[in-house]
Formats: sequence, structure tokens, C-alpha cells
Amino acid sequence: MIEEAAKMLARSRFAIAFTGAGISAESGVPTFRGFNGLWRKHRPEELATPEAFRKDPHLVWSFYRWRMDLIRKARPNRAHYALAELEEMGILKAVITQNVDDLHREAGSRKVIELHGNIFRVRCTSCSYRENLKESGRLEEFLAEKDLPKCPECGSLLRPDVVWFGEPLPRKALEEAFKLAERADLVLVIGTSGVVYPAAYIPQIVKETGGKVIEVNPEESGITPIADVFLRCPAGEAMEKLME
Ligand code: BJW
Ligand code: ZN
Repeated sequence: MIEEAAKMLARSRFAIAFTGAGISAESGVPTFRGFNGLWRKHRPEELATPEAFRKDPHLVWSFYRWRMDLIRKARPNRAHYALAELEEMGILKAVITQNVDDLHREAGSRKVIELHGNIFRVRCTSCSYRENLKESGRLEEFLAEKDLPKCPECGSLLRPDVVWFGEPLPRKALEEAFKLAERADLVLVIGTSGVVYPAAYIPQIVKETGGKVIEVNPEESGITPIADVFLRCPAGEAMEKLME
């Protein structure tokens, strides 16, 4: 199976990767729906929605501050590095990710499309203020604060610049992702349950436009039925073998 996948990858002319929380599991970032999922106590729909934020911004912010702190200490793993290397080799044209953790960029991937935002960015709920806390150097200070974060421009409540259920995905990123998927002759799907839309359309578009689907996941997912090759193992192990 691995040999088959390696051959397909080497022969492809325009390969892309589509990643989810599972690729960062070996970096110590909990997934959403897995066994040790992030939201076993709180279901995604209870925390990652505009309604939850309106109802209990303290709960939602404490959840995001906890995750920001966990993610800033996480380092990319073998799978992230392998994707950066495949791009360097000219094989991989882009990484389309549902993750908000920045680990693809940390690993050296250049063409990264973030469909669900970035956990290190905040934005104002009233005005157009946005800030990347990693770039502004204010992350430590932000995490130490216990009160609700307020906009320095207008004083309104800040929110994480991520995409919650019922909210539209960033238009440009989604359009670009769909275009790449139409063009791709191969998609490497790594570590996603493939149940959250519209992101989950990406591998389907590749398939429908004549491309191949390689999936890496220790469990079956919503994508497995359309996978041409299914590598049933953790991302780090699969990607290391694939690179040999
Ligand atoms: C490993 C591993 C290892 C473990 N190695 N693998 C069409 C049909 C049905 C529903 C909808 C539809 N269109 C829209 C909807 C509604 C909704 C939706 O999809 N609901 C479904 C759940 C039913 N979608 C939306 O609401 C989206 N918005 C939208 O459609 O807007 C329309 C609109 C238009 C115009 C105006 C207004 C509205 C938005 C979706 C936003 C999702 N947001 C989240 C939170 C992001 C912020 C944050 O991080 O806090 O995104 S939810 C969460 O799920 C997060 C993830 O990116 C996303 C996907 O999860 P992922 O990455 O797949 O993780 P898991 O945990 O599910 O899976 C991990 C996998 O890894 C597992 O398979 C493991 O086996 C595997 N694994 N270890 C490899 N070592
Ligand atoms: Zn503001």
C-alpha cells in the first residue's frame, strides 16, 4: 500500500494536501472528535458557535486561551515536515488545512490555505480591528489576563479569528482551495474525520474531476469511501515511510 501511494505521489503533476486535527495529534494537540478528543466534555457545537460565545463568552474564551497556550508549546511533527519537504521537492503545490494551529507554517510549508482561521489571531466583534498575537509579541500578556479581552480601538469584546459552526469560511481561502482541488490530480488527505463542510468537499472535488485520493488515518473517516489508497496508520509513521 505504501509503495503504491509513493508511486502515485511521484507520478503526480499537481498534488495537494488536505489536513485535519489528526496530523497534529502527534504534536500533542488534541483532536476534536477522537477518543481523546478535545470536546468529549463539551461537544464542538457547544463551544465553537456564535451562540455559545454570546451566551457565555467567559467559557468560550477560557477554552480558547487554554488551547492557545497548549498550541504555542507544540512543535511540528514528522508529518508536517514531510509535507514541507514535498513542497520543496516541487511535488506538493499547496496544503489546505482545517487546523488553526499554524504548525504547517512552523514546519516550513509556504503555500498554506487556512480554511478555519488561526488561533493566534483575534478580531473585534464591532470594528475592523484584527491582531496576530504571535506577530505582535503580545501572546504572553494576553494569556496571563483573566478578564474578557477588549478591543484597543473601540473597547468592544474581542473574539478568536476562527470559523465557528454556522459562520461562512473566509471567501478567498475557500475559493482558492476549490480551484486547487479542481486542478489537482492527487490529494493527500491526512487526519480528518471528513464530516465538517464545506471543507470536506475538497477531496470530493479532486475525485470528481478525475484525481486520486490517498488517505492517511488510523480510523475510517467520511473520506474513506472515496479513497483510492487508504493508509490505516498514524500520520507521522505513514509520512516517514512515504518519504523513504
Ligand atoms: C489521526 C491521528 C494521527 C487521530 N494521525 N490521523 C453540508 C452538509 C452537512 C452540514 C453542513 C453542510 N454545510 C454546512 C454544514 C454545517 C456545518 C457542518 O459541517 N456540520 C457538520 C458537523 C454536520 N458547517 C459549518 O457550519 C461551516 N460553515 C458553513 O457552512 O457556513 C455556511 C454559511 C454561508 C454563508 C453565511 C453563513 C453561513 C463552518 C464549519 C466550522 C468548523 N469549525 C471548527 C472549529 C474551528 C476553530 C477551532 O479550532 O476552535 O473546525 S469545528 C472543528 O471541526 C474544527 C475542525 O477544523 C473541524 C474538522 O475536524 P477535523 O480536523 O476533521 O478533526 P476531528 O477531530 O473530527 O478528526 C480527527 C481525525 O484524525 C479522526 O479521523 C482521527 O481518526 C484522526 N487521527 N490521530 C492521523 N496520529
Ligand atoms: Zn473594535
